[in-house]
Amino acid sequence: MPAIVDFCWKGGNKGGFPVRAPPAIRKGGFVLCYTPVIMAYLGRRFGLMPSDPEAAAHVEQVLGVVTDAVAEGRLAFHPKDFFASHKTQVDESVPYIKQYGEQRLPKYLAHWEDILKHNPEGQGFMVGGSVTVADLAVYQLPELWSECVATVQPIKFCFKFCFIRH
Ligand SMILES: N[C@@H](CCC(=O)N[C@@H](CS)C(=O)NCC(=O)O)C(=O)O
Repeated sequence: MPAIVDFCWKGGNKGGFPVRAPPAIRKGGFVLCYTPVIMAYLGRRFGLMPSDPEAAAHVEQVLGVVTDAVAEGRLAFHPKDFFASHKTQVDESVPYIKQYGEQRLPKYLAHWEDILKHNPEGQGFMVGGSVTVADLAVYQLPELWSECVATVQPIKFCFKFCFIRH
């Protein structure tokens, strides 16, 4: 973490395209920040983004909504002071994290399930007939949430099962 802080805010990004905040990636002189944009870029680089523009736009829609879900989760972890560390508001955050897990998270999960059901190519992929960064973005969320939201455990196992099948 000190390395990324130095890179982003203490002059470490010499000559690279300016970044606002972590996460950020660098490849030679190429620098990029902003999670959904990084995911879309890596998807294109590693064959995890459809070549069809409309399908790619749907993948980017999923990446944007995942980013929203993470940002809302962050709200729950910082209910007293959005800009202060979670460590300064652990007790206050307990009911908000519970509310997020019980009321808000299921809506996102239902939305992603709807996308899976809607995919005419089926087979458990979010968009098209093969794995894309949309699948990876949604897949990593229960992994993250299970650290703090106990209700997510069964969903995590579902995702794991789905991926093992593929
Ligand atoms: N929406 C941005 C959020 C970036 C962000 O808030 N990063 C955090 C660390 S995970 C940060 O550095 N916050 C301090 C700041 O924004 O000044 C993204 O997804 O990349």
